[in-house]
Amino acid sequence: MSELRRISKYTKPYRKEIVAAIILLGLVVVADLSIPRLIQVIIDDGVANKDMDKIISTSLLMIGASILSAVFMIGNTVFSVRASRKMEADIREDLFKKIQSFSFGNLDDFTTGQLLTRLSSDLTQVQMFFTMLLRMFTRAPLMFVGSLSIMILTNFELSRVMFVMIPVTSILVYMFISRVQPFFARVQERLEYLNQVMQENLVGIRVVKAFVRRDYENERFEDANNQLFETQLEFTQLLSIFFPLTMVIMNMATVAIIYYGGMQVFAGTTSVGTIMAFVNYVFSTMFPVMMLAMMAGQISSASASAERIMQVLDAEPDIQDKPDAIKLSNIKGKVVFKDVEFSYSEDGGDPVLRDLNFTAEPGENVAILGSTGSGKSSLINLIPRFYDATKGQVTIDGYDVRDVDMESLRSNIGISLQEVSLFSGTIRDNIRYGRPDATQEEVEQAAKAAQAHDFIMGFPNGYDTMVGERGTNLSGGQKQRLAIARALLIKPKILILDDSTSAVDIETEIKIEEALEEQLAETTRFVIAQRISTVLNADQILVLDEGKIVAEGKHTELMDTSPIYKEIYDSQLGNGGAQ
Ligand code: DUT
Ligand code: MG
Repeated sequence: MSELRRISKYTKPYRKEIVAAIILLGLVVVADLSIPRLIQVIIDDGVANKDMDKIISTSLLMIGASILSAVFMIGNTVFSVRASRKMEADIREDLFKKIQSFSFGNLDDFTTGQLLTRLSSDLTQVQMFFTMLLRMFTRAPLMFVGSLSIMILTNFELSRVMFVMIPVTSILVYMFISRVQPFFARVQERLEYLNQVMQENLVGIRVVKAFVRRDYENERFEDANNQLFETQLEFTQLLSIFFPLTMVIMNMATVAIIYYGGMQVFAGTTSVGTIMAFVNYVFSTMFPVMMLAMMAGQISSASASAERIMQVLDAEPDIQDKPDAIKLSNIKGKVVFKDVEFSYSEDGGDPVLRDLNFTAEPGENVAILGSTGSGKSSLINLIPRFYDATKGQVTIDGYDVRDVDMESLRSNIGISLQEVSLFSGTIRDNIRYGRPDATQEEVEQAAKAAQAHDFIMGFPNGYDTMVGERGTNLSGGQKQRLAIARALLIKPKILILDDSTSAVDIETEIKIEEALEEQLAETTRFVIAQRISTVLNADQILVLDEGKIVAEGKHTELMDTSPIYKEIYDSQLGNGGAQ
């Protein structure tokens, strides 16, 4: 509930629409409540006195009232849908912007499936709730109070039937609500889980096929699907008991009214028309009570959804610019790690990097070597501030990266991440992702340096070739070279290549290296490599092991001083080496 109240701040800009919707709804209720009264007039004044004119004129009034009610209702729908849809769009925009502002650490906290569910079905729940609120929630109490007061005022004795009826139905509604409440939250939870399973499966469908895990995945999906289905079924079953039961009670009340009312008619204390009107008012009093049961469901499912949406909106990006952040411009590219320790967990436990100290001078070519899981990617993630060091500091040209404006920092860093992501669009658009205004010459120059130009020109459409979703029409090595070209195009002062040539043959790799050496002589380069052949010419080689630098220096130095390095060298290039 409280989360619904918080999310309702999004209704603020649409006050006017909301007020209009509520006023129109009030008019609907007035028109609706007048109809039983008009029936009463037709019967008591028209039929009883055989007064045809009265019958016709009142019937026309009745038709007028119902047309008015329909018109008001349409007006109400227009305003309430407009307000709640606009509000939905506003929340969606805020959610999207929020997710964009997330750091890598924030993104680790949510799965893609969770975020998608919150952006779609949770938001729909909240939107539906506000539409319902504006169309039904206000109408129900008005109807209830209105028809009950009319009943009490016109015939108090007869209205006493309601004093039995309301408590009985209320108990029923209460029982229903308390049973049904937990279901709604569970439905959304299960939907979220289902989406997660589905999303993982879609992303990894090739792996699923490769490992012949179709049956297993089908089962996992079926399981999630069934869980959702069963929850929904249980709820529907409860509904299917509840509504007929309330109908029985309502019909019993009608019988009671006709019985007591009939006796009153015989005694001459009331009219047939009043009884007719009363039967109608029984429905319009009880209908809102029944609606209450439905609303309770809506409220709990919407508040469960609102809570999940607010979780995303409340999440603070854990990496933010300081208010007085320094804008970097024209940097030289000196990178220093000083006593850096880093852990993925928030409490700083189990550090994956420890006691890191090194200096990369401007224009230096730094190679990072180490077995898988030794912390190479974690190390380079600290330079563009994807994560913050847990202890110590990372500085660029003497500025602590935590003190500088992130945008200015990152626009100086060209990076090709270990996992290449391309966007749907042309090859050209992908290469100039970081600099959309780059000219064709610049794009080609970057592509040539990345040894991508030739294969791009090999496609019939060249740079206009569409890249499929996740780069499906490209080979692994081709994708990597596009990613390198993309990083080069921004003419960075610091270039980071995380295992970016792992799927490229050695010959091409050497050409890329030569081109970088030539074109980016002033750029500080960090190159993570598995192959020792890649690092032979580096100005500085850092050998990482379990998050620590165990050796550093040039190739020739390391061959003499570091047994680990020599071991790697021998296994790859030395006598008896594989290559
Ligand atoms: N790790 C996490 N969370 C992450 C990423 C990594 O806990 O989001 C852990 C896994 C590993 C350590 O950090 O124990 C270092 O991982 P990193 O990815 O830095 O290793 P790498 O040297 O880049 O390995 P690879 O050569 O496989 O890319
Ligand atoms: Mg890595």
